[in-house]
Amino acid sequence: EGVKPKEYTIVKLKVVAPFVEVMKPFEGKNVYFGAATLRPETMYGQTNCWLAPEGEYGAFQINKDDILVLTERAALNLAYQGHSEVRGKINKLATFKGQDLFGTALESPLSINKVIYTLPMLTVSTKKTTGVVTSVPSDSPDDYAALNDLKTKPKLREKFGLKDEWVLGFDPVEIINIPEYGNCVAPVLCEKYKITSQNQAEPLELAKDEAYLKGFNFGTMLQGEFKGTPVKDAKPLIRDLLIKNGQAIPYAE
Ligand code: A2H
Repeated sequence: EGVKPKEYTIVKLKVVAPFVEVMKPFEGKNVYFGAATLRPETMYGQTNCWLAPEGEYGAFQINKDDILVLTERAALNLAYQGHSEVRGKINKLATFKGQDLFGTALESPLSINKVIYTLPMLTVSTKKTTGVVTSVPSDSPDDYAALNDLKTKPKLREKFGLKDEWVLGFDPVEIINIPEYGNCVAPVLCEKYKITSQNQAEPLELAKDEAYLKGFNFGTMLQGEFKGTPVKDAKPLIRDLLIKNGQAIPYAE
C-alpha cells in the first residue's frame, strides 16, 4: 500500500440469470460484482469479469437496496466511505470462494457485450482493491493474456469447470485509437513484448505501463457518447456519469 491513496472506480456489474448454485439465495435481489478499475473510460470493451480462484469473497448489504460481492476488506473500507447501513460496520450476507462464482452472468454499464461471464485470473490479488477486476482485453495486456490463456488452453478451462460459451467468442472490442498502435493496443503490446501467458510478470509490467501512458496521452475514444474525444478528457466525464447514474462508486485505498 502506498502513502497516497489511489482513486478507483468501483463499477457495478449486475448479476443476472442463470444464477450459479451459491448465488441462488440472491435471485430477485439487486446483487452486483464490485469491479475496481483505474480506467472507467474502457468499460465499453468488457468481455468478462475476473476473480481469484482461491480468493475469499462475500456478499455485503451496502444500503437498503444494493448487495455487493467483493472482498471483506474492501467492504470494510467502503463502510468508512459512506457505503454501508451503519458507518464503519459491514453486513455480510454470505461467503464465497472465487471458483464457486465462475460462470456467473453479468450485465455491466456501457459494455458493448450485453452479458459477460465470471472467469479465473491467477494474478488477481485479494489483498488490494475489491479483488474483482473487469476485463478489457483490447486495452489491458493483463486481461488480454489471461483471456488468451483460457481460450487457447482447453485443459485450463476444464480445470476450473468453465463452459466454452463463457470464454470463446469474446474478442477484444475496438474502443480506443492510439496513433501508431491502432485500435487494440493490448494485443499489439503482447506481441511486441513476446507475452504468451498471464504469468509473465516482467514483460506484462512493461506492456501495461506503455498501454496506460500512450492510451492516456494520445488515445481517442471510438465508442459511446464521447466518441472522438481524447481519452484524457473522456476519462473523468465517463467516471462522473457512471457515479451520477448509480452504476459506479468512487473508492479510495
Ligand atoms: B484496470 P493498481 Cl483497460 N488484482 O481496469 C489485480 N489487478 C487488479 C486488482 C487486483 N486486486 N484490482 C484492480 N486491478 C486491475 C481496466 C484496465 C486496468 C485497463 C488497462 C489497465 C488497467 C480493465 N481491467 O490497469 O495500480 C484493474 O484493471 C493497469 C493500471 O495495481 C485496475 O484498472 O491499483 C488496475 O489493475 C489497478 O491497478
